[in-house]
Amino acid sequence: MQGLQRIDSPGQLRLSTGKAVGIERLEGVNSLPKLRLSHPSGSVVEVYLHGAHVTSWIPAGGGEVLFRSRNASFGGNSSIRGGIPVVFPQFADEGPLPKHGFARTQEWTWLEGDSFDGDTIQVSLLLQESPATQAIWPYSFQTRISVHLAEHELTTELEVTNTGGEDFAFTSALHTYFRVADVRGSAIFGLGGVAYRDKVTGEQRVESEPLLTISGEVDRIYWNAPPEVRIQDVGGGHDIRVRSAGFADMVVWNPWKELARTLPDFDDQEYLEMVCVEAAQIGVPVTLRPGAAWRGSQLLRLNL
Ligand code: TA6
Repeated sequence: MQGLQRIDSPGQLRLSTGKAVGIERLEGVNSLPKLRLSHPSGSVVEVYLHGAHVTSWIPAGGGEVLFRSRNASFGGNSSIRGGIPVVFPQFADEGPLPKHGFARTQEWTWLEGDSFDGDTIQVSLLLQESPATQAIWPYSFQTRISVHLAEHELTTELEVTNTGGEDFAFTSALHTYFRVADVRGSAIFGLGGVAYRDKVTGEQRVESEPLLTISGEVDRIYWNAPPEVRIQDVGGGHDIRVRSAGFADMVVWNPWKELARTLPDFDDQEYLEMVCVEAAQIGVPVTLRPGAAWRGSQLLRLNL
């Protein structure tokens, strides 16, 4: 990066204009540690070590892209409602483990190191097996979340390595909550013709419309989804591209009115302000042999 100089603490840089950019470790809600990445262009992302959870992304020249509930709880055994919860090693309640696995409620370790890669600022967090994870999933693993911030792009990558002596299988998702001005005026393009399981009705269907609009509860797993979809937030003026790699499936979720009332960490009216579009690997679980690794990523891009 040109025009930047390293200053006192590792990972922190200062532009020749004097503006601080780079990575800061800060106290978040409930004094939980969070990392703030500031790009010279003005884009900013925040990541809590609790869950390796991205909670905010403001691209250069834009507003907040990610939804976060006003009632979100932070720390303990809960996942933060909003942002990008990391789902591993089990998607939802499709198996014997706690819903959406354990990665989203564990404390991850920040791997301090080189934070600059061409035009992006990046940070990596690590989670390995512990007595707590082995009590519910008896395997040795290493998971790494890498967050790459550019002017108008945010990439989140999950890497899973089998560090034990026996095979294991997992499902996963980057359960991304997008903020929209009014979900009734938003649309998701790119899923037309794709087969999905409707978790609300239990049916297997094929998406008949070229664009998906939301006017009721939606909870769908699109199988072998195309690598890119677009979320158009008409009222908010956002146009976001979601490009996934490694993840075969894509989930779309909005709880709508009735289900929203049952979620303690979600305000009753907030279903109008969000939609989840999630790069996911569900239909065919990933099986890793000892020493093998898998990678999946999701790139979000703001189109101005
Ligand atoms: O990804 C969609 C989904 O599996 C929905 O079924 C819904 O339950 C949502 O995740 C949120 O789950 P959570 O455990 O965070 O309340």
